[in-house]
Amino acid sequence: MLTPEKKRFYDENGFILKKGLVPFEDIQQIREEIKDIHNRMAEHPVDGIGLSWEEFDNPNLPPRIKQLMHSELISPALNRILRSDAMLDIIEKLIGPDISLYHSKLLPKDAEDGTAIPWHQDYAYWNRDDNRPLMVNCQLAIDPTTRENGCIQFVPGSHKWGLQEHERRQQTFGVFLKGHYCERDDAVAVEMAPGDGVFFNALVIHGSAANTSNLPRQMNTFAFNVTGNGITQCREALRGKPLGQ
Ligand SMILES: O=C(O)CCC(=O)C(=O)O
Repeated sequence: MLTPEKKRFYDENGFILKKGLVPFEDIQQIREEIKDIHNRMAEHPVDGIGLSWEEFDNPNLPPRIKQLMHSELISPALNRILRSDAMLDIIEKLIGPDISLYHSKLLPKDAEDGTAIPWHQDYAYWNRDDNRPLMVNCQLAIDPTTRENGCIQFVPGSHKWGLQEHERRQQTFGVFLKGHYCERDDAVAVEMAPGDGVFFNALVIHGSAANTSNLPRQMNTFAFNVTGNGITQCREALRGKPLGQ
């Protein structure tokens, strides 16, 4: 559950870390289900998923997934977790009882090759007349995440600044703030153990450095919306009123 103190932290900073959100057995199951994911998806992509690949200067590097959209279709454990009470009770505290799934995406930032995620606000992608910035993400750690392997970083309180101007480029994570990714003095790095989850606001500025370590940094982000907000983009109602009402 989210204590009133943690909710206050979230309201103030735009994110909150929940240790031990998911039991280790579930993390082990996810790891089994996403084993060798890069090669498997390069050879046999699954219907319904969306793949974006790392763009390397060196053409000899093997294909590496930057993000795999709709990861619940390749991992029954992720599909179970996104609809679990452990997850939805916290989401309910943050956005209320009518909860829809917007997306679930895997971010398997690979050892040594995983590139940076430029600074951005997710609402820069989601800004539409019928979609107010009510959405909440939960990023789940599948591996230990550290500064060395490119853990997520947030600019505390930046969700109160409104939507900032983003630049656009036709590539993965193609919408970003000026400067792409570079160290920021006002950012805090959130290091996590497997099973920890960090919940964050649609407007909080976040990004992450490249993975310069020899360990992968596999994470999964679940994005939830208030049912009826941006209705055409939601996949499924998980709690409260059904889609279309
Ligand atoms: O993987 C990361 O470090 C950041 C992911 C992210 O920015 C996002 O899912 O919006």
